[in-house]
Amino acid sequence: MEFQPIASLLHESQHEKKVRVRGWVHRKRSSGGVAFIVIRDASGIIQVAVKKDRVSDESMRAAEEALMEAHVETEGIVQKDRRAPGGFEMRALDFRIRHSAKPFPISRDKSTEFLLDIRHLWIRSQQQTHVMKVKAQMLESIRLLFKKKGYFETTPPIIVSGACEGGSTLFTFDYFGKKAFLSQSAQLYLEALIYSLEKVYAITPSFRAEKSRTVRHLAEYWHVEGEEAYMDLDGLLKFEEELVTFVCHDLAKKSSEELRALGRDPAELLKVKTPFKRLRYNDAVELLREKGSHIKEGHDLGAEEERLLTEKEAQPIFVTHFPKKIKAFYMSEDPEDSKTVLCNDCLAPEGYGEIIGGSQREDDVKKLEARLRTEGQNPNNYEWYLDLRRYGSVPHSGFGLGAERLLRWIAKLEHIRDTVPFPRVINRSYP
Ligand code: NSS
Repeated sequence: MEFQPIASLLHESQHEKKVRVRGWVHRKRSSGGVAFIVIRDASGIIQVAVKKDRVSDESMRAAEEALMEAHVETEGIVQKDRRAPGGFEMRALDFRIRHSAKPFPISRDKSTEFLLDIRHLWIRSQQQTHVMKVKAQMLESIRLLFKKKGYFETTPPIIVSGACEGGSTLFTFDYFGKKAFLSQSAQLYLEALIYSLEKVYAITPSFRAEKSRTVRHLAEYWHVEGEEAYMDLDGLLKFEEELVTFVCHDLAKKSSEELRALGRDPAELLKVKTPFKRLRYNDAVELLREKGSHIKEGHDLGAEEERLLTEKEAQPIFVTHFPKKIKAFYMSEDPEDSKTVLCNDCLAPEGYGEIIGGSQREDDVKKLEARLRTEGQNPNNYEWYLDLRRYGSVPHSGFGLGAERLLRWIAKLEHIRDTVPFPRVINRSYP
């Protein structure tokens, strides 16, 4: 008999059917000649009742000896049972340990640091499993929207020779005797690709040597970036809000069970709709002051300011037109005010804050060179990028979405490290 996925057994149609299942011992308790063993596979969990008078002595012994996380196989009859988790139980006819387990080191009282040290085992937990399933669906939904919009998926490099987002968060390493960096963003390469493909995106790891510990910074994260020829800031905002809305709705439909288990009501995601509120930087500063913030004019928004702006919101908002001097060299100057740039941050509601950074790109080579120098960069290292403005340049815009930032909000998670199986944060690259 074939092994069946556990989730396929949790249906009326399976009542009294004889089935075969394999998986890991998730939980276990025994009472009066019955072992209740909850078995887990990738699709779900089911309680298996192994009863002395229904199985061989050998099966009973195996059920008694099986420790948490042992790998087991069992055959039995599915029974509707309201007392069982998920409403169904399997009454075992046979039970075997295929691979035993040592006493499992994880129990309820363990510290966060311990759980991070033992992450390779902790990722088997239900919470982590739900998050990873939602993340897989989220990436699929993102790709679906790009496809609908006619974008090509591309594969920009991870080893790069220049900074995109300033020198302070660059990871440097030795590349055959020369200095190279781990990519902070694929943007500059995506910009090069629009001249043949016009609409491109990439989902790549990005690296930031973030020196501080926060609940929203990783040293390695997955970056969803899009770039489109002929697009201006207004078109960019429309694309971003459509992407976020589409992903929220698609997840509410396709990952509702996992979301509910994580504490996110899918109905809240279905309420997200376009257009998002748009706020210019200057107006955001004014609003922040009304809310009691002491933010100085011309300073960037930090986590606290973003929290103040979004904690009462039910869906994301945009902040646009930031001062030029606090933003990256590649952002287009606002033709109506040379002190500001045509850019946006998209902030997730409920206090979560920035999930996307985007902008219309600067087309003028001279301005780009000057801005690079102001940033302390040598324009010679960006010759190839400057070339893009020398050969048939067109207006274009793009954005970068932090996959883990989006997921943290959607799955209502306290800490960004729980959006990745093996988080890379300051002082941690193990396991
Ligand atoms: O620095 S960004 O704001 N913008 C860029 O990198 C642009 N070059 C992207 C582009 O236009 N193609 O980063 C973009 C997003 C930001 O909004 C966050 O959601 C996320 O990347 N981000 C991070 N996520 C997790 N951890 C860290 N450290 C992090 N830094 C940025």
